[in-house]
Amino acid sequence: LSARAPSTAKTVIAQMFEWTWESIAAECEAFLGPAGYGFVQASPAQEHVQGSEWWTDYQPVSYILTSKRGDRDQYTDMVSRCNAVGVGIIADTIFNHMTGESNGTGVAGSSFTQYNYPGIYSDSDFHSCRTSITSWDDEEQVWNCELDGLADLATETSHVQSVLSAYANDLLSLGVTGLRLDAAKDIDPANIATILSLLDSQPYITQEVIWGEGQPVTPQLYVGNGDVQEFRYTSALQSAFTGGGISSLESFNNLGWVNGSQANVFVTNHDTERANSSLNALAGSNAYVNAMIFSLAHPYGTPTILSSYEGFTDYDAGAPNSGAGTCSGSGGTNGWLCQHRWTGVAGMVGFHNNVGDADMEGWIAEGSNQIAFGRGSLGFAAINNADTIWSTTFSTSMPDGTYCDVISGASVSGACTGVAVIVSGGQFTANVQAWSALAIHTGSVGSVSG
Ligand code: LAG
Repeated sequence: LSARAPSTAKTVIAQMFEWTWESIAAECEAFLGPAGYGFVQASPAQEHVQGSEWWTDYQPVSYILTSKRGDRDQYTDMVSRCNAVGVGIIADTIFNHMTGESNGTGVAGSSFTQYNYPGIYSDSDFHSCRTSITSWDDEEQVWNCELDGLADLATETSHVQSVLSAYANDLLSLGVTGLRLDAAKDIDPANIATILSLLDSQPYITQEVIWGEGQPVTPQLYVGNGDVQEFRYTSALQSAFTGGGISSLESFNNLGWVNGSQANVFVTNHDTERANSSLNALAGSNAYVNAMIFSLAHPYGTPTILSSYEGFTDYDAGAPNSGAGTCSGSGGTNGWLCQHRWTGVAGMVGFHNNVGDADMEGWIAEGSNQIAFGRGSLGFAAINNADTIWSTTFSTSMPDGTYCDVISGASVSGACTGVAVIVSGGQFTANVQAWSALAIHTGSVGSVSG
């Protein structure tokens, strides 16, 4: 995490997409905290347009903290209960725009017409370009015209800056730890800097800036404000894990991407899982799971794990179960996927926390789809994205001992519920199953069960 982040050894973010505040609070206590997640990115909190589609959240009507996900009291309760178990809340904030809808009443009862939100904004608070962005090669348009017809806030004005910073300060006063800046790419980074300078404390910042070939508005322009979401990572993992070959993924340092210390990375988010611009839960050959394991094993970036719901193939479909997220054991129920609980994913959160910022060492690739590497002497991961078992002897600087593979199980009361790996003299022999992985770390020791 960037300099703005609170100091913590736990940096993995779970994006609890469309979960209600009450269900997030319960999941912090039941699973996210104990598993070692550092943060939850929650859906937008502010009043938005009505409708059953999930994306109503992204059309703000006011900054009253009432949304389909819950009200202000429930939001406050979520923040304090998650904080209490070591999980900070990252609020998804929409600084770029208000509604695309031309008029209506928001979910908290505020009426509006587009460009006129009584008591908050009037016509002159919006950019004069009242048409959608058509060319991403034109910086002027990207910053000053409309994203998908959404009323584009004049973020260079002191009124808009003071309204947005007051909204963010309200969230911070409730104990929020970080902000995801939605559509940051569509805001001049200098305006974001001014808004952030008006905040009462320094939250973790992650900015959504989707890189596009040859475009003038680049992720690099935003690093002065905080972390930036590096979508080239998302694309690279999609192509590598679906045939391109994962042996290409050793380093992301000399590709012109944002530095790993300022990159927020993910296998998928709520937009890309719907758009097929990333892997998603429907990917074959366990590629989705293996890619998440990779993102938690590799040192580049601060990883986010999306936790979403079935039925995302229907682009508009809102959350199941009225938004109340439910999981059981290592999976989801009632249409929720609960990726954050999947055994290998949760196990790798422990791995990620245990290895910290230890360097990658001893990278090996066997063909183009079998890779392995250590993280100092604290952990070692092997990923097999091929259809044959990978049986070999690996070299590691981990100390002699018996370790529980965190992909097939865990260490429970000193015994491995899955595979046990014996490291001796800097080596171990293991079978990495087809389309699977194996990962051990010094925080997961055990004995052979049985
Ligand atoms: C984001 N990042 O920059 C969010 O990650 C993304 O989910 C948001 O779009 C987008 N910015 C605006 O905040 C989502 C949906 C859009 C939806 C929009 C506003 O992906 O599909 O647009 O939220 O609700 C919808 C309709 C559009 C229409 C627009 C305006 O789908 O067809 O033009 O509303 O009425």
